[in-house]
Amino acid sequence: MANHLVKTSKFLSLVLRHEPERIGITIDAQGWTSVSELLKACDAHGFPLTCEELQAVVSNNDKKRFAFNADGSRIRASQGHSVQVELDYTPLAPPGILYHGTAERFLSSIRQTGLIKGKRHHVHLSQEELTARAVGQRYGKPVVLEVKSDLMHNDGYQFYRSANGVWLTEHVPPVYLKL
Ligand code: HQG
Repeated sequence: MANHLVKTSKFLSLVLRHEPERIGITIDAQGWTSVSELLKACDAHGFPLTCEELQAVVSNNDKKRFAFNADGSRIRASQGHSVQVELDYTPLAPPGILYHGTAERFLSSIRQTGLIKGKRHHVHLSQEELTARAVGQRYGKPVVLEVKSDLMHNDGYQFYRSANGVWLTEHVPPVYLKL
């Protein structure tokens, strides 16, 4: 993504996932906010953005982090929130194996408690090993863990897939991890 798009994507992640109050907007229970109010608020807080630029960020974003509603009047982040939202995900049967990228230094803790969601609403899993590796790299020497998602699903754990293809679940106990 070009530099300006990356900056805008980071700014939108901040206000649509974590701190809407920072620019005086509110997001509803499903994570949506009005596009026109968002643009006004961005402008008023030193981050001017045109409608075309917003559309470019939504459609060119490397991870499709944001989505418009059907008529394009509202926008939300597709996952990754720390503010309270219910993204109306439908439970879905996962593929046999999913991957989680983490850093080596977290392994001893993960061995004890499994994967926990921390500040996010879910544990994030990827269908591709390479994607998981890139996720893990953000925190240190990357390690990719295999999650036995089919076994978890058979045991009654629920899985969801966000609009941008990230697999989500509440918690992965250590017994379902191949370290
Ligand atoms: C680790 C990005 C110690 C976990 C990415 C991770 C992803 C534990 C870190 C999305 C642990 C949390 C999410 C335990 C888990 N003990 N550490 N028991 N259980 N951890 O950023 O999964 O750019 O909240 O392994 O691409 O890294 O935001 O989660 O290292 O899709 O769109 O605790 O964020 O997408 O870190 O990344 P994060 P994540 P965006």
